[in-house]
Amino acid sequence: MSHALDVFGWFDNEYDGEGFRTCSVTSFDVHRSVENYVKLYGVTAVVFLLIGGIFAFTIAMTRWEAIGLLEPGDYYRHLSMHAWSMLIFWIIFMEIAILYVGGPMVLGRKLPAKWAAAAGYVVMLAGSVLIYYSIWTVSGDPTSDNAPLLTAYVPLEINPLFYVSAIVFLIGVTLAALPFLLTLWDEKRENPGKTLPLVTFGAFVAAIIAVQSILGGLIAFGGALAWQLGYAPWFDASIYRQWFWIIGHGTQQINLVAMIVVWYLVTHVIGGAEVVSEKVSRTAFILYLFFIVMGAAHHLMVDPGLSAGWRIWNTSYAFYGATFASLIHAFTIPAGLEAGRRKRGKGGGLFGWLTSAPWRNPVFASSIFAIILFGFLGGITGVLMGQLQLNMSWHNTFATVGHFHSTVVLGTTLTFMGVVYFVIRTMFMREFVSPKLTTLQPYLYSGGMALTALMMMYVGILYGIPRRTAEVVENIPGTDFSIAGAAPLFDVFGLVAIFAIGGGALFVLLAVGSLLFGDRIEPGDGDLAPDGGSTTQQATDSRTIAPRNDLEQAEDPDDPVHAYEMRGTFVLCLIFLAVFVVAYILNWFLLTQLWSIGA
Ligand code: HEM
Ligand SMILES: [Cu+2]
Repeated sequence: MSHALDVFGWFDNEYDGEGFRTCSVTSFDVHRSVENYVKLYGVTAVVFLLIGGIFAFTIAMTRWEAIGLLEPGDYYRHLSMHAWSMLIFWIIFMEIAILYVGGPMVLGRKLPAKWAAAAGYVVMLAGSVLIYYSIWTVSGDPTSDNAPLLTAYVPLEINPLFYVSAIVFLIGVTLAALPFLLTLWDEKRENPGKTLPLVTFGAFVAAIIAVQSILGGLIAFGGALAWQLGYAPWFDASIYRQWFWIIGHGTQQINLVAMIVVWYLVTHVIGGAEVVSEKVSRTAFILYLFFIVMGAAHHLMVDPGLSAGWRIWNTSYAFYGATFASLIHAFTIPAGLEAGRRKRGKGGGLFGWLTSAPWRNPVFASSIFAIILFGFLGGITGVLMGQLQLNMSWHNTFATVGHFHSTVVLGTTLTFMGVVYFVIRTMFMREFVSPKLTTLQPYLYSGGMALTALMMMYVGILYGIPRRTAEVVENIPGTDFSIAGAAPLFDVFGLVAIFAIGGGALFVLLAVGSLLFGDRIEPGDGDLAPDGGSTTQQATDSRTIAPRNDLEQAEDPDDPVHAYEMRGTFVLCLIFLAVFVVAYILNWFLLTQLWSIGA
């Protein structure tokens, strides 16, 4: 039965008397309440991705100074719109959907406290609109009304409405996360002896980091608001920065954990991966809990108020606890894919398990490209620039922007695009409007975006091009310092950025197009192959190789998955290590070139 407001038929799946149905791809027992909210948050996220993409175009075309689309004053407004739409709204609306998948859907439960999911949605949306309003109506008067960008550092004079809206948004997120936490509470009370599935466990770790982040955000934004309104006499600039980065860095780690959870799920459901060692993977998630918040200090590496010891300890020593955790996942996820596929007779040679994988499936391809590109481009550069000395050559340059587009775009956004495709097929039950283009889209987007990020890093490291400025190539305003040598590289940057934006636009077209015009898939015939014909076989075995609703169902004790070879993964790890070492040496070499002591 479909609701009167449901004009597109987006919410009209068939359920049994209790409101459940069994998904033919994942075998999850899906309750109507969970599915409907996943759809609602997911579709809303895509709208924000579209808005953010429009501003990606305007700012990229401004940084390409040969085009010089916007005036410097407008640039900040557009940059703020881009950053909030993408990093906050697109990603966090998706993350709420992922929490509902990782919790109630994986556990086969109803969504508890539906009112909180609904209220959270409305409050998050209201917060988003208010943030847009306060960004867009900025007058640019430096004494009262500056563009907030993401960071909104005190003592910049920023419209208090901005801080109010950010707090409203945070309250919305807290409400929206409540049904997930209640699900775990109920599950543990009803089944006290049962461990949570790995995916749910990971999602729970993300939720704990979210609580820490939200607290940091309330202190930073709440304090700044109190100061702006005159209730607090002062808010120390470096203390604000510390609190701000608890949320600024913390939210990135939520993205990281949410994305890793999706990787475990997608490689399992679509690629036939197994978890080789539950203990190892769970330990890695727990390491994040202990070490990840300290990483916030890597944003303060050039701040004068903090001692060198404090900075080094929090970033270069203790924080490696979190890096170590990521390296563990970087091994266990491909190893699980390799061993799982070998166990199912899909191995062959060193890399047969990889070459025979369902590469035409856009959900799978998005996740795998994300794993590779996030690791090689985002991960390695993150460790490099997180080191006190090397930070000197990265800090606030365009290379930093290249680093975080490798993490939040090549990693998170790409992964989440795959999640949207997955939701379209398995929850909206729609065929893709163009299976061919859908297969191609992850290739186009990840290729274009990888080049864009590399160009950002290249101009940043080799020319010291700063971030967050509209004009630098001609000269830095107020100086006669010219970086005109970088102009040809910006031509390359501009072109690859357009290419990447095209790949992103294609995603939005395919997603919205399929939701509006895609044929309905009848229950039972929901294979995940993008183009029925040639890959149906592959999709069928992806379905039959993972017909379970619990990632850690007891396996056959005589045929344990860890007994299968993982030598392909081992070789990949050695390649990764080699690239890491080369990048490390290269960065130190470049640092030594900055100035010659005693010359
Ligand atoms: C094709 C896609 C994209 C292109 C071409 C693009 C391009 C850019 C450019 C040129 C900047 C300005 C850098 C500066 O002047 O400092 C920027 C900033 C930024 N972008 Fe993107 N971007 C894209 C997608 C994304 C996505 C998907 C996300 C997040 C999920 C994202 C997050 C950000 C953030 C957080 C900033 C920094 C804003 C600040 O400094 O406060 N971008 N982007
Ligand atoms: Cu950080």
